[in-house]
Amino acid sequence: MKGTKGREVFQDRKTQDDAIVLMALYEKNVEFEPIVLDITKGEQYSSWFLDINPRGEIPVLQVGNQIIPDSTRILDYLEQYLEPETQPLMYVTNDIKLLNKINKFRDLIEALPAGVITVGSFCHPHLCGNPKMPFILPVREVLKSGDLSSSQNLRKLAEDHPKAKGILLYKADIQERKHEIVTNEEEYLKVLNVVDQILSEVEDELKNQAEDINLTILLERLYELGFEDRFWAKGKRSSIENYFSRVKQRESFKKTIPGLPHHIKMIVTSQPPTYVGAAALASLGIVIGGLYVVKKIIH
Ligand SMILES: N[C@@H](CCC(=O)N[C@@H](CS)C(=O)NCC(=O)O)C(=O)O
Repeated sequence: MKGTKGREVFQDRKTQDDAIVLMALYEKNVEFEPIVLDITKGEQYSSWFLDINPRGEIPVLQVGNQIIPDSTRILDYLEQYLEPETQPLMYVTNDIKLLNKINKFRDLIEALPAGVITVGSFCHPHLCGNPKMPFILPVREVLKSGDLSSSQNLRKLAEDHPKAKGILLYKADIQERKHEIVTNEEEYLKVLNVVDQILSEVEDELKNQAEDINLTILLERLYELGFEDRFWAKGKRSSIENYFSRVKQRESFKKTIPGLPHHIKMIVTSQPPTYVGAAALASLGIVIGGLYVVKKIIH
């Protein structure tokens, strides 16, 4: 492993975007300093962090004076600039046609609204199977009530943080739209149908193509929410089923996905009174992109 100073990754370890970046760093064997922000306590809106990312979002990679927000940009940066000689990330190939296809899938997967999928599964539990850690009862309740109060909290935060007022009010509007979708079963089913459509395409594609970090982390989230039977298990989509079993064996995956002690600590510390960023935990940031793709595919 290369010894490197001055590479900080601001993250929380509970979110899908963080997991994508962590897995990429582990895949490439890049040494980094993790700086943990508890987004359930609104630490992403601390004045010092808003100077780093005025959107108040993690993950962010800092290399010296350079600041790279957004998981996709971080992955691209890792690949192209930071460690171009190290082992390429899983989805990289020299075949341009295949690369374009892979990038198309990456965009589709990335645009899926992870927050909507997550919180919606708590509102309509009959649509999924057995949820796993960390999405067990107390966490579900905290996330659900956090989702309810999130836009109000964001509006309050906007008053307290003049520097981030515009973006926080914008996020509050998005959060309200998101809340309408997660609480309406018909709307939520449309989102699940989009996941289904994308996984059908992935299933065909996986027969002749390699792994992808975004796909891996999406499957892990769906699994934790109890959606495996709906989407791939028991022979429903055998390429995805095999892919997921295979990718789970990777060291990078094992290091990325938190174990039981981490989940327990999170459950103990994430109590409702301090819980500012519940919706954020479920990844508010990608809601807009997700809605766009949902619209494009449904209509
Ligand atoms: N497109 C960005 C999304 C970043 C994002 O939405 N981060 C969430 C956690 S997954 C966040 O920091 N939310 C805090 C907030 O919005 O208050 C990425 O892929 O990194």
